[in-house]
Amino acid sequence: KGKTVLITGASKGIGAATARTLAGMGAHVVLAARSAEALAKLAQETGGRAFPCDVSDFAQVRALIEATGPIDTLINNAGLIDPIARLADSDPGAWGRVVDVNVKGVYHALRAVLPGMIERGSGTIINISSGAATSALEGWSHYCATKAAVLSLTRVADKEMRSAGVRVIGLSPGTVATDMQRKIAASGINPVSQLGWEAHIPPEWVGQAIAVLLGPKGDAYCGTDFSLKTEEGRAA
Ligand code: NJP
Repeated sequence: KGKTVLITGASKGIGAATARTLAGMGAHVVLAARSAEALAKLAQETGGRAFPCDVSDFAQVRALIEATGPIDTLINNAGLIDPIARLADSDPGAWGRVVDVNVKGVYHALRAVLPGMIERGSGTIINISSGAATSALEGWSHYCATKAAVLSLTRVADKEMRSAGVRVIGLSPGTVATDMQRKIAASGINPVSQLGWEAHIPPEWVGQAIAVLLGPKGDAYCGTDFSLKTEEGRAA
């Protein structure tokens, strides 16, 4: 309550649901993504502030932090999975773009908020990783590799920052009913859930899990690879 929370990838899916949950609990949400119109709508709904931004560009992320002022909590959520393709058919440019968003984007937001958090001696960062970080999923090489990098980055950041009063938590949300899963299903390659759309986790539940991790008893659950599982017990 009363904390300023920056959420990347807030224009839809898990990021938007998390913004609604946290704003409903009294947080001041700062919403970042590329889709300006969706962000403006959500800002109106949540009483938050919208900052259109491409997280793969450090200059844009740094400008955002300069404009917002102190950030107490960062939800490093922006991510991409498409285009889904087996390695032999993959396009090097598109593959690299996933690295730019999923790895560099997470690093950029961390890098931009950490000096302020260290100076104030407090802060919490949740990096959204995935069960894909520790799985070999055909057609998802860029996604598996980049989410493994997020897990690794989270572990190092947590180790470096704990003594400065900054917690860095990794969260793997399971199979969540968002556009990302729609794209996976449409690709026809390796759709995660055989049980259908209704078995996917609603994005609102991920928002609630994030609220628990940020809450007073959050430390009991925190770690650098905290996972939510689908009904199938198979992480996404
Ligand atoms: O995905 P989706 P989710 N700069 O596609 C934004 C992870 N995850 O909510 O820029 C800034 O609905 C994009 O905004 P826009 C997943 O890997 C998911 O499911 O306007 N923002 C949108 O707001 C990801 O890290 C599942 O297009 C950029 C958001 O990212 C996170 O959860 C399972 C951007 C994507 O919304 C949210 O995914 C799992 C950029 N360059 C992990 N590029 C799952 N859904 O099952 C994209 O384990 N965005």
